Amino acid sequence: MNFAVLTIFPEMFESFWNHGIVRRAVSSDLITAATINIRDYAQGRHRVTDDRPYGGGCGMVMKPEPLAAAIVAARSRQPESRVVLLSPQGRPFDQPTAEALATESGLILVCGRYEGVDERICQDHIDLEISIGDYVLTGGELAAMVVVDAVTRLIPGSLGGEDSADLDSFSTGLLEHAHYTRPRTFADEPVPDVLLSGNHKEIEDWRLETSLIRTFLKRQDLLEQRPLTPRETEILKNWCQDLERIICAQSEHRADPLSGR
Ligand code: 9D3
Repeated sequence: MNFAVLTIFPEMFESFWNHGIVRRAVSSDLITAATINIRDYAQGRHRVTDDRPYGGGCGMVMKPEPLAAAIVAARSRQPESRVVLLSPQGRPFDQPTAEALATESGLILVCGRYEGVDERICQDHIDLEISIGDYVLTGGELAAMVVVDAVTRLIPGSLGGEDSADLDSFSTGLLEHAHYTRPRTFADEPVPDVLLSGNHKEIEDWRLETSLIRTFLKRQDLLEQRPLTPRETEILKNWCQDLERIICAQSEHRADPLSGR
């Protein structure tokens, strides 16, 4: 995968390309990382990249000429790549979009600044617009990093041997089970016994159960969207039955006038 990022703040990416999984993917030639400074394609002594909006209004707009020249230069280096504009108006980024982008041979990521980019850039040069969520950023750079990060870890070989992208919570449709490491007791909280039992079947069952319950408590929307396996249905039904038993026992307590409740 060839990534090229077009930005007026190339320094923001220096540390990003040089840490963690992304850095390792660069070192092992799984990805290439290029940062292109849009200002290098701007004309004049001041190399201006923004201008006032036609029709008035506050804020500035990214000038089309430097951006178009930068995109053309990036495309000539990686002609097969899709051109992605990071924009608040884009399609909401999610795991299926990351998976689709991971099958591309390259991505040219265009980071907007100011109030936005000239509309003619969007029409003529952009294949896809992506937003990373419904909140307001000051520019597309952090969004580009989010996309590169999510896509890179899906490239086969980018994660270490044990890590696997297909066990991810968003690919299984459930939130992950709880994680514990040493020490055995921390802040008066012991690690659940089952994890120390060495019984792999019981551990798997416990993890699936906690996954389902955590998803139910924190993200009901994920559970509603997702078909349940017979095993998962059984686990949830058992929880329902346990809860019903507790609730019924409660009403018996209340019915007792001597219980004091
Ligand atoms: C006052 C007008 N603003 C509407 C809220 C326009 C505006 C333009 C440009 C707001 C933010 C930005 C900068 N944001 C991005 O470039 C951006 C972004 C975002 O703000 N949220 C989520 N995803 C993205 S991707 C790029």
